[in-house]
Amino acid sequence: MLRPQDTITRERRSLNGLWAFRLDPQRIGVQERWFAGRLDQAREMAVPASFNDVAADPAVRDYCGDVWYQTHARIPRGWDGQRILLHLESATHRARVWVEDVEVAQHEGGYTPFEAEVGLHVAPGRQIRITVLVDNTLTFQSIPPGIIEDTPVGKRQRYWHDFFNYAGLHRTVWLHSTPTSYVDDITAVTDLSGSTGTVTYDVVAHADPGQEVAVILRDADGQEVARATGATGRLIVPEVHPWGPGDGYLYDLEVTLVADDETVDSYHQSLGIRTVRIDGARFLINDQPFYFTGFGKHEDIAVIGKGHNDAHLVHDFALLDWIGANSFRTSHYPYSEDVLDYADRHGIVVIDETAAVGLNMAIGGGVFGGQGYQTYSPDTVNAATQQVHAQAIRELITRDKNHPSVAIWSIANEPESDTAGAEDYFRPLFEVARDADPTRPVGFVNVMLAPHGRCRVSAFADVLMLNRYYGWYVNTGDLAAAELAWTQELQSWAGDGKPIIITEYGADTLAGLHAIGDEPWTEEYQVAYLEMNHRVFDRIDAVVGEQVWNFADFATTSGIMRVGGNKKGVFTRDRRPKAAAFALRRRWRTQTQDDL
Ligand code: BDP
Repeated sequence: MLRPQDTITRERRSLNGLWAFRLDPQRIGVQERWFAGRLDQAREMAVPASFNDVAADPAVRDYCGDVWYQTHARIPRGWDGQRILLHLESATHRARVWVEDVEVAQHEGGYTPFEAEVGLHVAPGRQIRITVLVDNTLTFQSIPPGIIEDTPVGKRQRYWHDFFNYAGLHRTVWLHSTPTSYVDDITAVTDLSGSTGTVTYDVVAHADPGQEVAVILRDADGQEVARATGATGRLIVPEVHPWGPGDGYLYDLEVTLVADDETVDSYHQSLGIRTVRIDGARFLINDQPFYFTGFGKHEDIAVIGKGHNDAHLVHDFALLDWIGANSFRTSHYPYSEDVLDYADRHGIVVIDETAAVGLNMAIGGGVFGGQGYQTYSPDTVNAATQQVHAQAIRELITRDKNHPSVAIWSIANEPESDTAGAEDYFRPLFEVARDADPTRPVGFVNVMLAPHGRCRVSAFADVLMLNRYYGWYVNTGDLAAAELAWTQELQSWAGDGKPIIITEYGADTLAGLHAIGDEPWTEEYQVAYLEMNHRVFDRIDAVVGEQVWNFADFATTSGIMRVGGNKKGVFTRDRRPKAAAFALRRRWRTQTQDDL
């Protein structure tokens, strides 16, 4: 599946705007065929957006279950004779979709796209009704997992991850057309040797006899640099301009389906020519050692929650640039494709993560409620969960495999990883990731509860990604003790001979709170905490990256550990800098990659 595009053979129409919206707490909508007519008793809801905060209604904010979205759209007359599709970039966490009275799609997983051919049910020029049932329930068989607890006062959704369960239609919904013979998928793998680049491509096309695949590679000025015919092949690019950190140089691979010199279908795949490789404990991009600076982020904005917004996209990247960050992690789910396109164009390196977060009932139970469950068991996270997780990995890699910005696949955040159950659960999932993409390093993010020597999953990983909170959750307020303990633990990981990226270190900080001594929650403490961490990292050669938790304050479920959300942001939720932002800027903008 390719993302919808406007090309000489394809068209797309965004369905973003205000849709009709209705909660369905009794789950009667399917039975009552709410899709079969105009949605009754509906309010208006913005798409894209999380529905939770838009309505200013606690019943909507904390809602758990089925919600219905509906819109009407006209199929362009010019699409007569074309393949017509409805494409949803995300529906969180699962969806069923009807066009008119016909169910056309179902999808599990809240952060990857899906689409359905709808041509049989629509006529060009006519208006159609599109209805989407979105279910935000988390269960032990969803990624991320959760549980609905029956309490004396009703059902309550619990989950073991530290961000608010925003849901809805978070990204663009498209109607789009392709020719009936079409390019269906493109995989491009790039390599560099001296000043020569290569692009090895593989195209899946639904072609009629007599039609063939042809590709043309053009540089950023639109000049042709190579061409070939055939569904698979290799293009040689002399005097290549590689993609690299800080240099988002992109080529355009035009993939066409041709018959007798006529273009039947055309799709443009942007490409960055670069390599990613691990050499011992070094992380190499284009054979140069790379040191990650940046953040774990969230898609999290006031009012629209996890809804995609272009102004916020540009602003967040402007702040990344201002502070000197060269990378971020899509903690804790696949982000909008617009985010990755932007990272490609601006040379920002991405650790791309699945939504597998909170597979750890020991830690999450204590912090966020939902105690007393065993993580891996036939009744909790089990073989069925593993299948859903495997599918989430495949869908992430299928969607993002051609982004040069993506340097690492992270298949989970902080799962329980110190038990035999964890080993059995994760071993096959690493294989799933490597089968889907043999070219990029694969890892997962290790939690503090599974330190070196106890973690049974890190052996499967190409790169070690550690989240550590010395000086915050442990040695709170005692940075000297934290520094010693952290250095010792990190030294033991360094003995594994793999590159180490610190994917989380951070301290909750209330903007405007100050103190002279080491007082947690103050702006000064956040600075001192980060500086202590940096002293530790700078001692250990195997550390090849530091990503602070978090870029900005973000919304969480309510609980005694959180004050109006998680406050570990270096920026506030409305993107104002705390003192730590200036401290990081000094480190990241004034030091070179060699110093770090
Ligand atoms: C880690 C999680 C992250 C949390 C963070 C925290 O990976 O999602 O928000 O800690 O506690 O456990 O702030």
